[in-house]
Amino acid sequence: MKFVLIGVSAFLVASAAVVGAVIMVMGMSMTMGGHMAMMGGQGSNPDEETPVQGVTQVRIRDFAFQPANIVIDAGQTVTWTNEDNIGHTLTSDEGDALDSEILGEGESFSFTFTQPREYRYHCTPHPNMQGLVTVRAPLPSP
Ligand SMILES: [Cu+2]
Repeated sequence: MKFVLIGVSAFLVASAAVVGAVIMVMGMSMTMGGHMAMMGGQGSNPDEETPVQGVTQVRIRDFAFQPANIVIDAGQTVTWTNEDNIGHTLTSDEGDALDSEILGEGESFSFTFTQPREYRYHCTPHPNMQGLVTVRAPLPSP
């Protein structure tokens, strides 16, 4: 009888440990999921940023284009580099001027802008990552 009781209580302890571990894992994945959703929700919005001139290197970092709003001259090349360990793209909002593959960590994408106009773009997997390149017409030669 005593042996059976020990067996039962050992079983109960083991069950409690398993249930506890399952709850812990569920809690962790929920926390991480929430964290990822929060990070993914950060994004970037060029309309909330002051346009930056003289920058042709854009970092893709923390689910944002940094800076997200740049002004360049026609003929200049802009390079984006993904510093996240998650894939991102550069995709034109309209048209297909910018149409990168998914960039992995450390990968870059370059584009030479020849037409003076606004190029709005986003990341296909994370549409809240948005950016803008404004291309100015070349100055008339003196
Ligand atoms: Cu992305």
